[in-house]
Amino acid sequence: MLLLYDVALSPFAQKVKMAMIEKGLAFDVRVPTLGAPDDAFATASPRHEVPALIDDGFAVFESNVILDYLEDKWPEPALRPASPEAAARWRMIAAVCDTQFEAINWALTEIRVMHRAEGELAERMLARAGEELAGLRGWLARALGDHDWFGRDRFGMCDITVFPYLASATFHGHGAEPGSPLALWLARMRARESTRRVLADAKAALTTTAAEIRAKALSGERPRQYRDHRLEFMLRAGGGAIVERGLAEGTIRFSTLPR
Ligand SMILES: N[C@@H](CCC(=O)N[C@@H](CS)C(=O)NCC(=O)O)C(=O)O
Repeated sequence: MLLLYDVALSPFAQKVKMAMIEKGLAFDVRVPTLGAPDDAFATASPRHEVPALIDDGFAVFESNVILDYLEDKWPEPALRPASPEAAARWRMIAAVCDTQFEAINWALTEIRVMHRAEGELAERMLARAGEELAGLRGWLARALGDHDWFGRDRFGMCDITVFPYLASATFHGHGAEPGSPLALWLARMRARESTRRVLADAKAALTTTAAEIRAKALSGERPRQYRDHRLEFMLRAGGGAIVERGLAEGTIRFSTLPR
């Protein structure tokens, strides 16, 4: 039996869910309470992050480790590119998307949904995010070239890796230019069963939880996790005071250390 610890709005969890759907795997979903994990989730995911996968009692955390595990255990249909070059391309794209791209989307949520910054500061930070996202879209467009898929010859992990981040940037008003190869790729992706399910789950979670997440975050009940690249973006975009205030007020926290 497969159990996925999932939060529908998490891009890391979305990647894993897409891969499981693409592979036709049956799985149960459990939504943990982030920030107040029960023992089962804390044991499966020692950093208290989603996604985590439990396969017949064996727990795996870290989205890219889970993706490799799924591929090793259920190789068909193959999602990881076969050639060393193409597999390296996937990991390079993931190294950028999971870190720098994710952090800018995160900051957009912090500003546009959580209202961490207002007025001129918000405008400056949003402009910086827009500029950086335009750069990342250019980099991704070059990686895609004139191919249908990021893995070149067929759909796979590279596409799964880019999708949640580009979909989130599009939600924030920073999508690909209409008609561009990147926009056409996104349309091809949106036609797949796996992305439809992930987006439907995210939409359902967004309508019911955005206000709740904001209230819980800003009351300090469930502080938001500012780690590595998320923190770096806030600092380089001029939001250092937001971070200091959030830490002092207990609405911002860092990662959980496994113990
Ligand atoms: N590097 C991890 C990142 C996972 C991650 O950051 N997940 C976030 C949700 S987007 C989380 O669960 N954070 C814990 C929290 O917010 O309390 C992965 O690739 O799985």
